[in-house]
Amino acid sequence: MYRLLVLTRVLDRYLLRLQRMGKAALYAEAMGEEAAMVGSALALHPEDVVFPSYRELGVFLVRGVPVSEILDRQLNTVDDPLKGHEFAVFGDRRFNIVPAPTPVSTQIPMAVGYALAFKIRGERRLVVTYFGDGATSKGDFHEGINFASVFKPPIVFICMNNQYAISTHVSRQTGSATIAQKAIAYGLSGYRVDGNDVIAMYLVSRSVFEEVRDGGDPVLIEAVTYRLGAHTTSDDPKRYRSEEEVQQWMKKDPVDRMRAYLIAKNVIGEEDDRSLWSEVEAFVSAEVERALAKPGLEPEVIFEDVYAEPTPQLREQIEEFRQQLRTERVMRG
Ligand SMILES: Cc1ncc(C[n+]2csc(CCOP(=O)(O)OP(=O)(O)O)c2C)c(N)n1
Repeated sequence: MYRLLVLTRVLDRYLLRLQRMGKAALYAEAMGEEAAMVGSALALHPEDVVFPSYRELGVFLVRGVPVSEILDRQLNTVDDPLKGHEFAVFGDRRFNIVPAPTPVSTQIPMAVGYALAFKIRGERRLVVTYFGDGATSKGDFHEGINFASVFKPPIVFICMNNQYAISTHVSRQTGSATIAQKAIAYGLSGYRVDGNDVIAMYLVSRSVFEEVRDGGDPVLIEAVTYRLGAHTTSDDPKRYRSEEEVQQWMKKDPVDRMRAYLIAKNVIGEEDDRSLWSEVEAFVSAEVERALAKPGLEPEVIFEDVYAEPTPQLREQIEEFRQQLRTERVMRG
């Protein structure tokens, strides 16, 4: 559990730096939310399906996605499994992870429909969908959870309440005292969990997932956490929140908390901890070197995988695009 927290933190820092170096287009940081990601995902079974938002790096690592594939995706190397499509950090059928859509909260109704298929087919699998506090103001959230409350598919809604939707504080997002209590209006159970406590997240998720796999009603889990970094690499949080507030939450850093707990319980010593961090750092840094050495995607792949067969209009566009690339290459000499 702790190793996965450390791996998420280290890789997240690299992904941020790679974007700053101009190697990636955009990145949505996970820093501060690692425990909510790792704790919940550890309670999933491989056959369960995840509909994440764009920020769930820790979930992907727990599901066994290799660091190399996440780097291929973020750097859009020739091996990018999504071929440059989408803003999603990752998505692949092999890991039962659906790529996150860019429009906020649209994954929620899709996830409900997917879960309904499991119910109809009598499969003992569940769907988990992750979304932010801001997403709960969208119709998709209410439509999805309402539909789920009637048809009761095996689904768990996990709201990562990281206190902000870009610059909008959660206090401006809803008049409800909590997000968990929104479940009550739909006749469902809602749990409010300390999302910076990885063990709490794991235990609540494990018991909820078991219940839902056994045919229990859908559940809403609110993970109370904090986005320590910027919304994405296009954001400057200094414009809307104080340094004091960030410092207060830094004291509840989920990775530090787990380290302090393990050391206090004598599960690991300071030396084990230092060697874990340097081992993970060396591993990720080697993977980054390997990914940086790979060639990038050919621009034409942008047209692939939308239609099984390109339409006549698409064929025309591809030809026009190729012509443009040729002209640009000639002009660049
Ligand atoms: C429908 C839609 N509206 C606006 C945006 C721009 N946008 C991207 S992320 C975001 C905030 C989402 O906040 P939240 O749901 O709390 O998730 P977080 O980013 O904090 O994880 C907004 C407004 C969008 N992607 N889609």
